[in-house]
Amino acid sequence: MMKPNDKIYIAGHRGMVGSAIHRKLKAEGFNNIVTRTSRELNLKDQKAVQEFFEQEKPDYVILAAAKVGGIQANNTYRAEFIYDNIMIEANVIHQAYRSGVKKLLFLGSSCIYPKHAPQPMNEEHLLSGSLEHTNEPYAIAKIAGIKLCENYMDQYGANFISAMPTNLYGPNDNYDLETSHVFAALIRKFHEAKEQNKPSVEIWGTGKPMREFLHVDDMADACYFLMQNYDGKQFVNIGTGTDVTIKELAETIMEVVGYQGELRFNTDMPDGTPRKLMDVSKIESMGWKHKISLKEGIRQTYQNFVDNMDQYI
Ligand code: GFB
Repeated sequence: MMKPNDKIYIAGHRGMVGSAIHRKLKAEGFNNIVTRTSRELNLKDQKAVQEFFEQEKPDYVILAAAKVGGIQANNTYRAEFIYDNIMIEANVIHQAYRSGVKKLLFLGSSCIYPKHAPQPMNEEHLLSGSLEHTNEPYAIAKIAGIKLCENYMDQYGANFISAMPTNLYGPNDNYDLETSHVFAALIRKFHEAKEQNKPSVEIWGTGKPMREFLHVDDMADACYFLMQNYDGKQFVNIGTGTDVTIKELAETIMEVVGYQGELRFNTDMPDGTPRKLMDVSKIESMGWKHKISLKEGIRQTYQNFVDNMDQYI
């Protein structure tokens, strides 16, 4: 069990995921959290990562650093998504092992599952079919991270666990319209359309794909729960267990934002995976469940966007 004085390294503490975990640990009374910005420590640099671990010797590691983005970013920067993520994972996981870290949590994504995995997708469905094209490089890198943890556990007895969150949203999301995920993009698009009295908002694809959305504070709560309660080799899904179509998401966000124009579907843009709903029975059977509903999460996130717009755009 992690205790408040233990030294915890959060890799990626400025991103949406890492910053939520940082907030959660601080709220739980942790006072010895180690962080580095990407400028201070380039996680793709093997030697720099080795020196960092030799110097800091953290007790626990949460690996939330990654190159991430929405469907368009994944599909455009394909080489960077596979290279950057594999390098970060290999360096951090290997040096955590070498420096005797007591436990590490690696964070992946629901896109690790095959494009046509049975729904809802449970942990057994990994590597049971082909991946979806737009995010194959990212998914391959994340699967490599899972396999690093599993095999460091097998060969070295390292307590390195993995969690796979579904699509996330919340404070510190990326609001750049080219590289963001759908949730942040739609918050921004509807807000700007309302401010500028635009007659319609463009939604990429057909609006028919289904996605599951989890507030990042719920995800951080689940990560804390797993760090304190789970030492298994198999990774664990984190989600809500329910999903909506992109059209339904758009309609709910537009209602919260108070925009009254039209939706315009741009079918020249990709839909990506038709559906990726997590089977969350494993984590729920351990005693964890999400708390923030989608509607409440949209309200909170829109307020956070409005309050911090100068930082976000
Ligand atoms: O969130 P998103 O970019 O990523 O897109 P994925 C989800 C769906 O929303 C797709 C549609 O069908 C998009 O075409 N969409 C509609 C939009 N309007 C927009 C918009 O304005 N911006 C964006 N970005 N999408 C990513 C993966 O997949 O999800 C990553 O590429 C990762 O690897 C992440 O797994 C969680 O859910 O399709």
